[in-house]
Amino acid sequence: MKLVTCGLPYANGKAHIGHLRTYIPADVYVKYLRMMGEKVLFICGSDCHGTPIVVNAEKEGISPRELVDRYHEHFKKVFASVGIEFDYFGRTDSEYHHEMTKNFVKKLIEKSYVYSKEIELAYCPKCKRFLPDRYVEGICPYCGAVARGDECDQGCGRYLEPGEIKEPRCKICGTKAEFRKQKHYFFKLTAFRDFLLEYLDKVGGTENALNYARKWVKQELKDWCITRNLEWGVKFPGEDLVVYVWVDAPIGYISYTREACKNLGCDWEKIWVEGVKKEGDIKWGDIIHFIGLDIVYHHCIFWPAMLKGVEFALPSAIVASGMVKVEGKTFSKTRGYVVWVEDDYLKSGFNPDYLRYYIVNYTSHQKDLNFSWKVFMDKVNNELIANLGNFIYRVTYFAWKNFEGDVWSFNVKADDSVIKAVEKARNEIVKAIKNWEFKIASDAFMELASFGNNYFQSKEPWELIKSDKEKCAEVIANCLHIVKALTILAYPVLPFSMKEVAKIIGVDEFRMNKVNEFEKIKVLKKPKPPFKKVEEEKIEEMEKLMIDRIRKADEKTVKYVTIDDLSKLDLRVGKILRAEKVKKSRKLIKLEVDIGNEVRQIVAGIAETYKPEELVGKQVVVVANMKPAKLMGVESRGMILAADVEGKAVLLTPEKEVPIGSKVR
Ligand code: B3M
Ligand code: ZN
Repeated sequence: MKLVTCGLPYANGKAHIGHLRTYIPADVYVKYLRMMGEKVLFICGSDCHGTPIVVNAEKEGISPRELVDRYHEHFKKVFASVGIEFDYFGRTDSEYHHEMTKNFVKKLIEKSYVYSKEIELAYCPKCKRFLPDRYVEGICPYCGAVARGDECDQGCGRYLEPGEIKEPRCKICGTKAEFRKQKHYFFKLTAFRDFLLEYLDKVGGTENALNYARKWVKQELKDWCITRNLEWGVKFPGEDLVVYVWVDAPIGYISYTREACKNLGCDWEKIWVEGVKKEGDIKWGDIIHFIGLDIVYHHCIFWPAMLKGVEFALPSAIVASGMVKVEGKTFSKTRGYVVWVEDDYLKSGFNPDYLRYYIVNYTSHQKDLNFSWKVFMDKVNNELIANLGNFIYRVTYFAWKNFEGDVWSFNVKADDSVIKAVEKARNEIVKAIKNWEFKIASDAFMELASFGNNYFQSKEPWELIKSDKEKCAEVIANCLHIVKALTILAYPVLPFSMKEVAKIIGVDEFRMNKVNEFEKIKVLKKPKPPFKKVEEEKIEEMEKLMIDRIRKADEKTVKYVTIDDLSKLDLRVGKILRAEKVKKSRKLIKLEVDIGNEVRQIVAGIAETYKPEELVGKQVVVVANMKPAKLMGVESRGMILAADVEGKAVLLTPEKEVPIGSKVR
């Protein structure tokens, strides 16, 4: 039995298109494997612990459990609505998962892979508490980007240990954090260095994930703090601490497998403990993890070491999807670049298959995917409908209208070129799926549809029906062979639509080894076009929604000022009397400016755009109550206003000459 898993979504918000980037290809993969006759268990579930949950619950003023209840059901429903069929969708706040995690951690302790140590942790003096993970924000010590306590989410993507982050602040109240000592527990990750290097050398999956992981193991492996100061989570034995969410979350893969096996009658220990083969130091499982590129560290480093620590079987492949952009911009909920699966997509009545096709076919699984509504419309109307849908509909409709759906009373035989084209598509798909190349697989059935369209066009059955009905029947029989092949080959990507087509042509099973069989396919009922066009107005509506959302998000981050704030500035029109370059400075010019009641010395960074001599006589706007400062040792009492044009200053001057000292309002 092969096990396929997807990263466990945090049950702390709604499902968006970024989630589907991992889950849809995984589901496509599983559907293809099953069509090839493989026994596969496909599991996932909510990640219910950790600060991602606690912080959001606190924001909403509800308990973590209430938050999890809400979003767990949401994810379950959304995944089913887009055709993702998990055998089990569990939750880590369940009894069975806590038990599994405790046993796992106990085993690591027994094997002496866990030790305690006193460490310095970020502590908020105002909130009077320690600040684990997302409770703290600061600067990544590796790349200097703004980072969360446990992850450099906007910079280099590294995992950060407690205490590592620079300039920590409390995320809740903004207070500068202090450091306080406390005893915590560590996993001896450094003991697994050689093992990890060997493992990462041999494990399957996508190179994007593995390359990062290899580099990290070589450069900077550290022991790993596995406890946190939180109430919510799996209790660490004998302490008033919980285990870090990244300890218990991957163990969820195991506890969900066990639950799934209870229902389906398989054996979780065969999968996770026995494994399928031994190779040197590695006991391999037949386990494939689909994850996002942002959780590579945890899946390629922590997780294999944990499994090795308890002598469990190891994942055979780690498949990481590239990240998602929305309308060309990095995906961001707070900035409004987000597409909600339920509210935006499903509630608008779009066929889930369209989104599945987009995600699988837009680009290679490892690359960044850009979601744009215009491209979405284009892919549906000009690819799915104009090519695949068109072929299926014109053939089935022709057969229905001219032969009442049955061409088999004529003496017809298979056309070699058709048989070959079908075989080619099937072989390409089988190969592509084994290499996690979902785009290549979906391109292959689209190419077969193009072949079908050309075949139909070149044989002109609408002429043959008048002159040679038998020949016409043969053409249609061959076209129906292609339709059947397409129905099966496209099913994993387009399950909802292909199930409908299957009913029309009497295909009752989606199996790969039926694809090549030249069967007596009939059209059993009046065909309908498999896809509905996406209307331009609808797309404009969706785009407008997005623009509004981005604007609203912008407004939230704007810092408004009042008239009172503005009146603090003493702005006046002055006239430049003298100007000279500040010695040894590339940018600075020293000015003498008449502001009506006095002449001020002002230093301005405008030497890259102006020569001193061009400045004399110009009227400029001066901030007259600027706090005096020294620039390169020269005193400056005031500031002159300029437009910033790609880093170069362009002075603001009144539209016509005005009395010197005029107030600016
Ligand atoms: N919940 C992280 C995430 O959603 C985390 C995955 C856990 S997989 C074991 O990005
Ligand atoms: Zn970083």
